[in-house]
Parts: sequence; structure tokens; C-alpha cells
Amino acid sequence: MRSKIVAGNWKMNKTLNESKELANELKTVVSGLTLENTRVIVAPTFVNLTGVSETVEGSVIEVAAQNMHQAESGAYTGEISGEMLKGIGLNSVILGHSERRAYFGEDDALLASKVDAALKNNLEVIFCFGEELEDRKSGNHFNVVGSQVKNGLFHLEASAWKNIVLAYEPVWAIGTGETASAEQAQEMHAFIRSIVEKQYDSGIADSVSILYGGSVKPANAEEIFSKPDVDGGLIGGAALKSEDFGAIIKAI
Ligand code: G2H
Repeated sequence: MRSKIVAGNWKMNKTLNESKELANELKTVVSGLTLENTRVIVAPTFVNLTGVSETVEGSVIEVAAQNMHQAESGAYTGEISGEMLKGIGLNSVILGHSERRAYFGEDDALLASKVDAALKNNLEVIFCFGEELEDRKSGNHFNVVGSQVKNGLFHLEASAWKNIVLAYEPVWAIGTGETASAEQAQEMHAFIRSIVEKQYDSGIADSVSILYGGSVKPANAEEIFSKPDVDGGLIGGAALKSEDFGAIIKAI
């Protein structure tokens, strides 16, 4: 059975103290829940990773990074390597978020090399992709998503897929308050699973968790998560308040 996952992407929000406070509140929230086959992940910004990891120690909450550099080490001022993330005890990293693609020019080829570097360091990759509004309007959304998944991940050997989580995040639904309908999410997730099956096999396609991201909130989480190919969510804005994130965890 594939894992259900609720992951909070805190983006560039919260100071160290605020991050620890939120992590503490979430620790209380999850301690009152029975989480069967469900993972809860939070992704604070780099400088707060250690503080949050220490805060959630002893709870089920896992901590992930929001990005990393593809090189092992060297003269890359301001960058963070996979080995460094592993070195502070992390096991997961988000790659390919649409904000990285749009504002930092991260293209498929670069992301494929980041995926390789992360896996080499035994980091699980939460790989994000999603179409823009024009792609959906022109009916090109399956092509766009298909090529992002292929170009970023289909060079991997089958055995690497146990460390891959997919996150479909339609760009037009990110931080806009506009959410894909549960049917739109289901349709795309089923498509993604079908291309993974075609490239690999049904074992891999059935066991990879596919998260939906884009304005998930307490009011819509349950409906989206009820779809058979939606295995959870990557949550932005609503992950910044423990009541909202807690309600979304409960929805799964
Ligand atoms: C999409 C999502 C989290 P939000 O970026 O990755 O953010 O829930 O604010 O749309």
C-alpha cells in the first residue's frame, strides 16, 4: 500500500522562533492523532531546518528541505549540497517546485541532475511539476506534465523509484486561492500513474505516492484527498497555521 503524505512547504516564511513555535504546535496536533500509513512532513527554509528538526524530535513529523544544489561541493557561493542536508539528519528534499522553475530558471535538465544528486545522497525526492494556465486553456496540460515527469525522472532506474514522491501542482492554482477540482486532480494523477506504468511497470506506478498541491485548505482537502489516485497534498499557505495544517492532516 502506498503512503499517504501531508507535506507543508513553508517557502520563505517564518523566522527561527516562529518556525519552532509552529513546529511545537504541530507536534501537539499530531500527538493526538492516530496516523495510519500517513506521513507528515514540514519543509522550513534552510536556516531553520536544524531548529525545526530538534523541535519535532520524538514525534512522527519529518523535516524536508525545499531545494538543494546539484554539485557535490565546491565554489558555489550561497548554495547547499545534498550531503549537507543529509549531514543535518534530513531524509527528503523538494525539487522542481514551480517557483524554482519560474523565478530561478530551473529547467528539466537541471532538475534531472538535482534528482540524481539527491538520490546519490540517499535523500528522498518530492518532485514537483505542473502546467501553467495557458497550457490548460489550450488543452496542452497532459503534454506539459508528461514531459516534465519524463525529462526529470524517466532516466532513473526502476530501483530508484522507492525514493520518489510526485507532487502535481498546477501553476494556476498555486497561492491564487483557485484550486483544481477534485476531478481535475484525479484525472491528472491517473494520467501520471499511467505514464509511469508505461515507462516502468504497474508495481512502481501503484506504489508511488502522488500529492496534489495548489491552494489546498481545510475546506477542500477532504474532497481532493478522497480521490483514488490522490495520496495527499503539498500545502503552502495553509501549512503556516497549525489549526489549518492540523485540519488538513485530519482530512486525510
Ligand atoms: C503550491 C503550494 C505548496 P499553496 O506551491 O507547494 O502552495 O498551497 O499556497 O498554493
